[in-house]
Amino acid sequence: RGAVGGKWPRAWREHDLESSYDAVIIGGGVHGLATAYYLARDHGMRKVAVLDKAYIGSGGSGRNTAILRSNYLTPEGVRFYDRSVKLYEHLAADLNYNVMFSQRGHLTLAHNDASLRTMHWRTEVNKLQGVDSEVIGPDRIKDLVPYLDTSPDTRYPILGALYHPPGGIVRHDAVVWGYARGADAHGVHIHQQTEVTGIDVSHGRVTGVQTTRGRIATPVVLNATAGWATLISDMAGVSMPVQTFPLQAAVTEPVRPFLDTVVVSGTLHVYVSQTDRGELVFGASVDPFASYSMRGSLEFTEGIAGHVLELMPALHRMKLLRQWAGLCDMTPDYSPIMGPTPVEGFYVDVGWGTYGFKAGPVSGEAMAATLATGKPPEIIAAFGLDRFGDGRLVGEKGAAAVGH
Ligand code: PYC
Repeated sequence: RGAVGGKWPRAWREHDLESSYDAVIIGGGVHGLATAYYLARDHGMRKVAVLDKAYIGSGGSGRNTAILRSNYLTPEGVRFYDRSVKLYEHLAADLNYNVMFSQRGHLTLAHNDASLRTMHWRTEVNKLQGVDSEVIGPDRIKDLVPYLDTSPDTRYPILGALYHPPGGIVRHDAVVWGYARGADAHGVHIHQQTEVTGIDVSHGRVTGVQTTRGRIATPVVLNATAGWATLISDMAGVSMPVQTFPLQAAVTEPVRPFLDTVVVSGTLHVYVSQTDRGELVFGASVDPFASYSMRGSLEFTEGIAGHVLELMPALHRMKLLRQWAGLCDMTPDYSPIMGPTPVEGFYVDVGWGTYGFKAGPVSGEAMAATLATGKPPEIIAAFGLDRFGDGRLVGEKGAAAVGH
């Protein structure tokens, strides 16, 4: 759909809130919108509402650092995120929307023997799942990223890296808008500025959702929020083993392209990539205390600047343009919580820690199948809420930006 008479058509429509829907999805981020899109497209379920208390993509989907990769450590995680990378590879064509996925390669640096060992471990798990990863040494790292200081006499010398060629970055809001437009075209109603204030449960089953615009009767509710995962689940009487922490990020002024891989250092708690606009995007680890704050802090700026300069001293004259924080709902095992809950009809797609954005497409596909059939597909079977009671945790030490 292009501009007609110089005016761009609206990508998704506004609707009156109907008094009932077949399914209500809480959270208009990439997970909620992707679920709605696949529900309508693949399962023919079109009387679906997506609710967001602000505007779509205003939560974690607009606050991440847009990194895509599948080089995790657990076989369950690698398979899951690899399916997401595969869906991202075709997303622009599927949605007819340029999401600017740039598979420029992803490097996780190792500064000590213990990390190098973990990189070898991840490589082997990745290869067994058919995912392209290898451990490379400082010379190849320097070829890929000439601006990195790979000399042996730095405070944290680079001993090697896990190199993952399929990884890269994407334009995050294009993903949100593309899914929104696709869902709208299949008949889904997207309701922005519509805050959920309560979830009605009767005899152990969901019956409706209370919102600031009125009540909706529905037999199926999905909590696809990040930052508010526990608060929304509490409304249905389901408690989640989740704690919420801010994660801060920042971008610099734009400069000519010089960095065409994603560089991550777990030891230095930093990751860096360059967007197509030329800005450098920096992110840190989650803040060390639980909070719902979405503001940046001076400590973060000082810390990140120091760490980036340890890796790339040549950047010392660059200026930061802006900084922000996103909310990370952390679970005890660094894996998400997806599937049914003890309340019939109430499903969750939460606990997205620092890994949610990249999982949007696969989560949407899998949650759509779960909502349509009532049964989670194999690809998310390991991530059910019941694993905490049963002691079947999926310890995902390939998660980034968390202090393991
Ligand atoms: O999983 O690659 C990642 C990531 C980077 C920043 C936060 N998560």
